Amino acid sequence: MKKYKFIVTLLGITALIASCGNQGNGSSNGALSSSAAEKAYVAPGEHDEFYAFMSGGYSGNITVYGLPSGRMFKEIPVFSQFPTSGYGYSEETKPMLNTSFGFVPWDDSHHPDISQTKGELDGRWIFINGNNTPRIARVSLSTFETEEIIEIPNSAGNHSSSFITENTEYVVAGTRFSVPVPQRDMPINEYKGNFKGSLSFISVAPENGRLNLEFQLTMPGFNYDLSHPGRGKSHGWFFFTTYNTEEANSLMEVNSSQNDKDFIAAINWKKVEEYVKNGGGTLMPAEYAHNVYDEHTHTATSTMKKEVLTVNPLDVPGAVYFLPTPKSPHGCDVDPSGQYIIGNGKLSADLTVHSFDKMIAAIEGKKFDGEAYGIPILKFEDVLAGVVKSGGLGPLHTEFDGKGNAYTTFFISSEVVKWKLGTWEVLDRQATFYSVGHLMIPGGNSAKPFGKYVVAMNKITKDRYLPVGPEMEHSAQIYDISGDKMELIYDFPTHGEPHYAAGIPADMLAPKSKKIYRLDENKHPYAVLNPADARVERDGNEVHVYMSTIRSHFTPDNIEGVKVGDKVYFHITNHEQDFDVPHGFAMIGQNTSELLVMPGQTKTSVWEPKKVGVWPFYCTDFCSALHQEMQGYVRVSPASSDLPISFSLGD
Ligand code: K7E
Ligand code: CUA
Repeated sequence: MKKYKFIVTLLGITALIASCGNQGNGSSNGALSSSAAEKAYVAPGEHDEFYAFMSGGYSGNITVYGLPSGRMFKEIPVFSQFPTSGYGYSEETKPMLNTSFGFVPWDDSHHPDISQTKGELDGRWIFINGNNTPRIARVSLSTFETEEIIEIPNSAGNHSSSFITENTEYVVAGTRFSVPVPQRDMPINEYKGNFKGSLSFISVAPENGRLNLEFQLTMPGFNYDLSHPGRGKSHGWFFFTTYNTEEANSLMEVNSSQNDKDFIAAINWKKVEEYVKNGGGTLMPAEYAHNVYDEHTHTATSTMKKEVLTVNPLDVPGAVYFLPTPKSPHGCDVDPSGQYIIGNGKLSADLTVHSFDKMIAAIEGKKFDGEAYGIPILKFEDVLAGVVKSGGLGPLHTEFDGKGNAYTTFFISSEVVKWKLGTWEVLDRQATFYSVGHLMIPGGNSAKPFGKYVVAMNKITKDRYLPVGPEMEHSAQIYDISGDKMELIYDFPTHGEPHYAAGIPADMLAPKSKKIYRLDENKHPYAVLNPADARVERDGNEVHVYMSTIRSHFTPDNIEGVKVGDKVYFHITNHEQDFDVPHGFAMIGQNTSELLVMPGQTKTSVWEPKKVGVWPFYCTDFCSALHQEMQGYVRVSPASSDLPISFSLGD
């Protein structure tokens, strides 16, 4: 009976989605009253109330938007080369994308998380995961630049990442795919019992944010999908959803959906930390890159690390438990008080809410329901706080407004459902357009959410905008949640594929946003701090051009004595000390991107001239009325030439 109803509902909703695609916006146009339009309207010259940082998914980057306007301010390059700024193309930033697999100029980024102090957003940094070649990045929220990337060994599909603990003690990175640990040549069908899932705890230095992989818990070979920190009373714990507790290795859509319940893994990381501090754990050979960008030398360095401390959960009694959770849970969310842990069973209609207090009581009472690989399984009924019977389908992720309400996305039924913590009653539901993944309330993953807006990030766009060929940018919707009912106020396209996002009040970031790099603090080894020091030097086949820029010329702008076969390094220092006056640099035939050099910054571009001639370069950024005059020439002579290096400006 129940099953029959499920199928009917599913069919009905499929029909609904299909019809949405054909008949236009349906009710949503009418829903936008003029008062809704005013709520999203930010007048010209006015500023937004919130920053929203959206993961770029397969763009590998982060995009920065304003709320409620939905205006995009910036794309921050993180894991992907970005010709717009030269990130990953300049000599200084190439090391940021170094890994144990070599240079990997792309990743798939899903979950940004802003640093916290005492469970509240503090606006120092934002972290984000690279899924594909497992990495965690730290981005400065003063320069809005990527400052550090650390690779995660023994991980694959770094998805239950990058979530931080309540004082940013750790950024946590769980593996989605279990793999042989250490990696080795073995038959795939011997997965079961042999593959392992690593949960990595990376410490964050409070002074400067420096990352260090402190330890990895070597867990059973399940898929660790998502995670969230405990907070308040549950601070010291971390929760991870799992699926594929069947440990299937093929046709996963069927074989990993067999068990009625998978688990939420509850990790007492403070216990593990203590164990490690007392000398516990096993050092294992590993190879992973640690890349750090220095704001004063404007240069990144990459170091290859050689070992990692692994911890067998069985060696730390009382540190790891499994909470049975129905139907391949995806999202794993913890409410602002730290009491409720919500598992969103993506193949179910209901939400399972676990109670932290009940979990502790069950652990103390040793009420176990067997074990998995020696890890105690708690009894479902003993940890269950409640079930939200929403009537929606395909629950994925939950956020909180700080007023006792939770908001859960339903992918299949394309809606956001608002419900009450503690009574589990559904209070409201609103359609999304279409097939929503994550949602975001600024501070929604902290002890203090700013519950004014929720942004739904959708997977499918269809008819929401003018068509632009087969692929559309994804769509997002902003709802005003200040009243009892959610009100759709705006619709806007997003870039790449935003999964999660993180929002923060504008007044926490805007005043400390960096305007220029001070020239007198520039410690780049190839900087020219005075135009009189601009020069060109030959060192064997290498030519180093120490160049400066100011509106509207390069110093020097005529260079001779370069030969075919040389490797020419243009080290360009921007002498502007005004906010928002970068200069660009581009050289004809160069096998790389342009550079965009910020005021006070030095960046380096390499050119290997292949043809004899006189070749121009120019500034790519329209920097003044005489921007078009900002250009120069390099004379390239045959390899056999003995023309000496010379350079000039205005001669
Ligand atoms: Cu649900 Cu990668 Cu968080 Cu996408 S994940 S939606
Ligand atoms: Cu400098 Cu255009």
